[in-house]
Amino acid sequence: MPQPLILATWTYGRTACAAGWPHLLRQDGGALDAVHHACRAVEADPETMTVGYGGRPDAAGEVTLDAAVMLSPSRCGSVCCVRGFMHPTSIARLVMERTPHVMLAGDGAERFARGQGMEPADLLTDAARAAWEHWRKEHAAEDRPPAPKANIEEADHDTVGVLALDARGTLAGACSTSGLAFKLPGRVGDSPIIGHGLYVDPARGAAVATGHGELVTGVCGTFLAVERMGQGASPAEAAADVIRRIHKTYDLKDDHQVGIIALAPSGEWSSAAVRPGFRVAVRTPHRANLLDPQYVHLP
Ligand code: SD4
Repeated sequence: MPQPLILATWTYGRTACAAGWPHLLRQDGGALDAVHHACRAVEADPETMTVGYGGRPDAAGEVTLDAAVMLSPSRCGSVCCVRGFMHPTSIARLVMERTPHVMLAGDGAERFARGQGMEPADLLTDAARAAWEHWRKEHAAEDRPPAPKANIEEADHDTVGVLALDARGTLAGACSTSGLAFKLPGRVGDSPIIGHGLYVDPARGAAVATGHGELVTGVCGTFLAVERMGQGASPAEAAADVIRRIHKTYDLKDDHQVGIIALAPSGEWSSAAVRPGFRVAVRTPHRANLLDPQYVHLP
């Protein structure tokens, strides 16, 4: 019998783990409910300016959200560029459970959410609007938006990414984000793309990523981590391999960041990041901690 475990990205991962934990233990719950409710808790928090309600808008002042949910390659769902709904993770779960599709985008995802009875919400808080107005004053005249900062937690981006293993041995993952702050309208990152920001294969393991999505997408980061575990790598080796691949593939700037968590079907897990600043929250029957991952520096 595996020991139940839930892991989540960043310091607000503690909120996610606390919200998901009771669902992980319930007889009628399990790993999928745990990761879903973990993401919902962060999505509903207006203080978190990188996920859900209160998330920073795009360059046009609109909050657009991305999310994914995954149990296996044949059971996954995601949404991207969704406006006006607080819980994109819930929409992604409904895409998985009630449609033959994997991903719905923009208007179509919103129409689907309304059709499923989900309540629309105004996501732009006063704080997020003020941040956008400040950004607009400083940068509106520039052709290209400035690169988002990566080292400072919850600076201009961050994804809540959650992985869980329940006592029945079921693995599940979910992630949710408002993406890069003040991104070009229509920009979609790694988070809602299966195998980029999130991947789960019951036989091989699960992985979730955060950071600059463009750097994760080009190497299919979470698919790579899970594939490496399937080939026999430990979660620590698999996570470090992805970060090493990112180092080798891109000309990384000082403020580029990617963090990844890898979880094996046995419950063994690890994480790695390009540089300090990333944290992982973990909850087991014996502990609730916030940990620093390994940092993979290449010359
Ligand atoms: C994205 N990966 O949209 C997300 C944002 C993020 O830490 O996780 N930042 O690129």
